[in-house]
Amino acid sequence: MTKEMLDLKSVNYDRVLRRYDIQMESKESPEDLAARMVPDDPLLKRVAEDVVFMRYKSVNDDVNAAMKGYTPEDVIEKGLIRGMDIVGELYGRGIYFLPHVMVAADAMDKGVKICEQRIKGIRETRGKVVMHVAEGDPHDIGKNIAAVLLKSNGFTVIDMGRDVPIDDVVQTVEREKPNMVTGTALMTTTMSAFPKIAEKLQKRNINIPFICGGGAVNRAYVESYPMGVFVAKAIQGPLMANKAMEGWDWRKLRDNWDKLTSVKD
Ligand code: B12
Repeated sequence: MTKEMLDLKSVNYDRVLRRYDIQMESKESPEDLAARMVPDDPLLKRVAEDVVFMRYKSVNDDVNAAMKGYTPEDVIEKGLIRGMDIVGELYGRGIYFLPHVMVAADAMDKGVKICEQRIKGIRETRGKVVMHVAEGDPHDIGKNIAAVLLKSNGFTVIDMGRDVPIDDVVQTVEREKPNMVTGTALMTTTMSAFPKIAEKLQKRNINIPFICGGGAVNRAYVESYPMGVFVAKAIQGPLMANKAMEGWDWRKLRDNWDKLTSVKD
């Protein structure tokens, strides 16, 4: 190997790190985009920016500072999730790459854990929920947030994690007898697990609401199989779970979906 070959100064990293699957839409920098999309409030702004700029070290202090003025649920929804939305936008535009997204997701996860410690769950459990991310899918941020909110509303959560095989979900539901089961899918290649789970549960005479969310699915898709009830936001989890505890079945949840989800979050 010659000395020139090891001279990293001659490497053009702009070319090495270029993504070829995306056409750059604009020359807007992460800073420009963040300035347009972050919340106005300075406390929430810092939290959102910690996620966008992957400031893993300052998340802790900034989340704690924000919780002096806001509830942990608000810090998650209006600070951390807003930051991740911006990261998604930057990724979609080809400005951020997967490594950025992974570090930002870690920063977000750290922030959610701090909020979770602060959220006081009601001691007595109000019901049981089995949660999972679809087989083949690693995207668990939304599911983790929904789990925190369900726990903080007094529900016992059996969190099966991500990339969960269809039969494991079915067996866990059979064994644990929850009041509600949830699924998250962010990839078009993984969302087809949901109708398969629903079919297997129905064959075992299990008819509980199957709450499905994640960027890959929409209401029409989720309502195309039995038991499916669509959710667009994590905050809708406790809403659905409370109704399930009142005895609403999946058909009633679907029929009243517009009214239920129009509640301000
Ligand atoms: C973060 C991220 C990652 C991270 C995931 C880290 C983690 N631990 O989750 C990493 C870097 C690992 C990753 C990897 C990949 N990713 Co990715 N990723 C994203 C990104 C940027 C953000 C997703 C996210 O977390 N959003 C924020 C959360 C909060 O949103 P959410 O999960 O939808 O949850 C909200 C609601 O849906 C709802 N919700 C969700 N679940 C539930 C459950 C209940 C009960 C309730 C009530 C509510 C609820 O509540 C939340 C908000 O309130 C998206 C782009 C985007 N803009 O969405 C791509 C994206 C999802 N990824 C994508 C892809 C393709 C991949 C890879 C295959 C890339 C690759 N070529 O390797 C790999 C996966 C490889 C593999 N199979 O293992 C594609 C999927 C395309 C598709 N439609 O199929 C996307 C859309 C990017 C794109 N535009 O191409 N990714």
